Amino acid sequence: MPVDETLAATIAGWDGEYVVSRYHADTGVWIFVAVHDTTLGPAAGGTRMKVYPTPADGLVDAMRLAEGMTYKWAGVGMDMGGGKAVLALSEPLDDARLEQLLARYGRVLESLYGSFRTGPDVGMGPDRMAQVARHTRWVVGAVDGDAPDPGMFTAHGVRAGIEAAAGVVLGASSLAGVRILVQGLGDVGAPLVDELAAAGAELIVADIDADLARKVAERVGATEVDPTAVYQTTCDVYAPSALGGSLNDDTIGQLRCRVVAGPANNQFATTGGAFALHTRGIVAVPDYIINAGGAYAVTRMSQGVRDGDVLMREVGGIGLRVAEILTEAATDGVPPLQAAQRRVDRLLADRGSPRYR
Ligand code: PPY
Repeated sequence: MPVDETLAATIAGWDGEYVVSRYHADTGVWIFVAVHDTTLGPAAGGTRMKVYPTPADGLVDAMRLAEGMTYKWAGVGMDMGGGKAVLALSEPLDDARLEQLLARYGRVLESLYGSFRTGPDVGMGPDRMAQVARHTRWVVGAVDGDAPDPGMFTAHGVRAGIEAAAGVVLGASSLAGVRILVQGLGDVGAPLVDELAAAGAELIVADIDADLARKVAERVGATEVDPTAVYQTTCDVYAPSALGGSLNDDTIGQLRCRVVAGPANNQFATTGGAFALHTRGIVAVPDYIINAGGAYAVTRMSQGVRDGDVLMREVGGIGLRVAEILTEAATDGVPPLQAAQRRVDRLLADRGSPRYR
């Protein structure tokens, strides 16, 4: 989606349902809540907070991510709609102003009476989400102002998905000895590396924070690779675990892996990328299927399921979905993203007419 100078034109060009916009004058921050599709239920999705070149860039990010959530909820079989919020900063905020902003954001959520529910995303860890939860009931899975950390659940689902993909594509019966490159060692990348190490994978790790990369590499006995060398590094599975867009015109031709499977949202910079990768014979597991574990788990928590073992077992079901999608894609000779999309489109068409647009 091209970034337009004006917010109005950006919204007019979107196929989602609506956008709530608030300008927080005290901090100069734009709050955007993008609701893409509520066919399956009330909209839910994480809140991303970061510095954007213009408010319109933040809005476009919210829209793209909200659409991803529509597919994520449908793909994982949850009766929720697709939405996402962005707090678009023009510069970093100090703690006092951040607190003001998060309080205001909580009140904005409260004013929406549950038509949008939220959780953590980039720039909004569980601690900051807990600050928001002091002002609203609509932080998913929060109890008494304490917000859950979905990272380990997302990581667990990704592990299950990588295992399934290694089975279907590489014929591997376990991850023992499978070479996996994890790019990004944050809230999801770090627990993912731990799970993969425990499963016997041969790990390569990269992060723009060199100290963090060294620490994690030492902890699990992984090889470190410079962030600039990620795309030329030979491996079985490349796991994008940082920001989206890493599969683009520059990188797709360079990749030396058999499988792409990782937690980052919106991994393809353009829709054509999925076909380009498919043409190269590389199997990409759709991001919104493999990374749904955290969203799934916190929603189950909000439904009263609090037992960690039960949640982990349910999230492990993502492996089965990945195997089904990859098998269907291979049978039909289409990119897995297309096979996943068809399943979602079928579900939405069965369940919703008309969409509330
Ligand atoms: C995502 O998976 O991208 C999310 O936004 C996660 C999420 C969704 C809903 C509530 C909390 C977290």
